[in-house]
Amino acid sequence: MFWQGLLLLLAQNVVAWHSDDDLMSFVTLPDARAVKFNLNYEHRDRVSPGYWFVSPYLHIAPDEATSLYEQYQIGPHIYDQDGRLVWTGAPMFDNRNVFDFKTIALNNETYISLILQYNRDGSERGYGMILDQNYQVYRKIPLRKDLGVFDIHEFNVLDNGQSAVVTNYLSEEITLEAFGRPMEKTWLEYGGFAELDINTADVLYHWNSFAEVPLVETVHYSPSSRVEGAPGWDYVHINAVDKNDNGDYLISMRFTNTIYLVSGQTGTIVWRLGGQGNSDFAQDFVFSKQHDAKFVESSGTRHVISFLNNASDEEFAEEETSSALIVELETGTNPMTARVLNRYIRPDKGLTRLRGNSQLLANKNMFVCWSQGGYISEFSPEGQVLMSASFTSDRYSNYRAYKSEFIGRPTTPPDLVASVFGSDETNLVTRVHVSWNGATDVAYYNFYARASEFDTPVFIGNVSKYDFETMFIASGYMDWVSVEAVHNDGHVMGTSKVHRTKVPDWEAAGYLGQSGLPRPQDPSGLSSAQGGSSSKKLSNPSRLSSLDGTADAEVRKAIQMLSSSYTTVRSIGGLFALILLLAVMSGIMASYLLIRGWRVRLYHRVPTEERLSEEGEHLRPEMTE
Ligand SMILES: *[C@@H]1O[C@H](CO)[C@@H](O)[C@H](O)[C@H]1NC(C)=O
Ligand SMILES: *[C@@H]1O[C@H](CO)[C@@H](O)[C@H](O)[C@H]1NC(C)=O
Ligand SMILES: CC(=O)N[C@H]1CO[C@H](CO)[C@@H](O)[C@@H]1O
Repeated sequence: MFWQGLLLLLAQNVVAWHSDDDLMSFVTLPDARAVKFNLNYEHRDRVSPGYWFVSPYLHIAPDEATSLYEQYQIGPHIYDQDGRLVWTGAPMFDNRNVFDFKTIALNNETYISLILQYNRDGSERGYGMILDQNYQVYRKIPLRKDLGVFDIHEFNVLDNGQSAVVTNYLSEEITLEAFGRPMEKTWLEYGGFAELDINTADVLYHWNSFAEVPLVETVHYSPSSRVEGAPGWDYVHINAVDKNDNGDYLISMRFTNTIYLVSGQTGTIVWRLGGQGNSDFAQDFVFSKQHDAKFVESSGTRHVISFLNNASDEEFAEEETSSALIVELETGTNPMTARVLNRYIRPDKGLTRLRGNSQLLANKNMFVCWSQGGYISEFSPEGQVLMSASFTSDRYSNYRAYKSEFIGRPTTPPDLVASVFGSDETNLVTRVHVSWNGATDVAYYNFYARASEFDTPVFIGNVSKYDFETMFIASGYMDWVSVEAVHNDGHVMGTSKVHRTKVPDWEAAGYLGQSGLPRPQDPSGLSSAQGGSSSKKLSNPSRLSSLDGTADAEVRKAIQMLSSSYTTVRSIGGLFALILLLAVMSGIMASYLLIRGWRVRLYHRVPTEERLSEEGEHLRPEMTE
């Protein structure tokens, strides 16, 4: 019994640990987690430049408000092409669902747009939001009350940021005459769209399906379907809207398997591109349950559109596979024609049952989100798979994903956490973690320490940014630590506040120093004692591997230990790991140092050829990430 119980306990813990393993964690942002990606590059050299814009969610409907502590993990996130986090907007949006998160052009500048979902109790009806490159809210656009809540499918900013088209849903009670049941009534949820003024939120145009799309077009209900109360039959399920220069609207309705062009002049349907037999076009393809229909080009009688097709087709009949399509429509001929220009097949040959999108990139590559599990792919113009990635977790989904270049300049300072470790006064090291949520082009960080609060900062080293969070290790007990984030071109982009270094419970950690508990060192004093060379002359991180035999191998081992424990912290996360790390580190260090009688030479000088002798090089962490 006891053993069984223990096993069960262990198993449960393993499960709990495991289920946490799909999220990154950070020393500097302990409240934030971020979903991890698995990546697979087939042709790294051919993918287009840019960041991934994704917004993971756990449940498509808003979650019930909870008073339980929850780490920030859903909402808008920017990743680089290595799956490293660049920005988490989860804290900014308080873990609420966000959709259609992407960059847009507004007054010829790059902005971010997204949909903040309505909340569960209905106190907030959702917004289309525009953020500037500082992640500050530039516009928060509500939908006029009589048009319902702000729908999560589409927030499509047009015309260099003048207006946006959005989808909407409204309900009405109708009689079922169209289905030959004039005596019966049902609630019907119809699909519509609105064009909104970005600056005033005024409704510039509104259209709904009720007058234009008869009930019989739905493939989701039949003449014998049961009547429903509000909100009722979702008979068209509108899921995308776009507009061309002629002022006409392209809409996609998933439950009619049809893409429509709606006249901006009269609101009537100009043509139907049907997936299954109701098409106004002679076409060489079928589709169904499509998403994200967008104009690629549109002028005169020639239109090129892209969309995501859930289903299989006649060309690949044996493969029930979703694909993104680019099709060309010619409306000047009789009959009008539609033909496939490009097809991009889901690399795992699977089916995207719900949601997803496709985005034609500037270099004509195609970027597709297959939705479930955050699955994304990039294709060459010929349809060759260049890259695919998905969340390591199947707990999270993502409706649409986009790729684009972006320069993010947060207004908050870089975050920093410094801690000191050691078993006696000869082997103290200060470990600094730094991150700067949303900063896109930091090349490296410069670290500073002070002898006391009011002393001048002394440069103690620099290290290239290698991940969302970057670690730096300085020899000795450094305090009043701060960091500068530096751009490639050398200019300082931002400076952190001055942080005190966290100290362990020295006695509990087994500190063996002879002269009382450790005290912060004077960084300038130390470096001048070592020969007076300016402490500003620190080394180049790329020279890490050039450490020669004169550098203590033991120092490197210690740094490696720290780095690998750091990796552990990142993967298992949480307070527990930190405590574990502290305990394990002091334990390991104490016994290791005792056994080996190891001594660190503080600020050991490493001679390099072209450079002046440089301090502290051996103290930079190995880049194990
Ligand atoms: C955007 O750029 C175009 C082309 O350079 C220019 O004609 C237009 O006036 C600009 N618009 C705004 C709002 O700055
Ligand atoms: C920091 O590192 C860069 C290169 O990585 C190097 O050029 C520079 O001299 C270092 N120190 C300072 C103070 O910028
Ligand atoms: C998984 C899924 O929804 N598949 C649908 C894709 O479209 C075809 C054709 O309409 C449907 O038959 C499938 O059910």
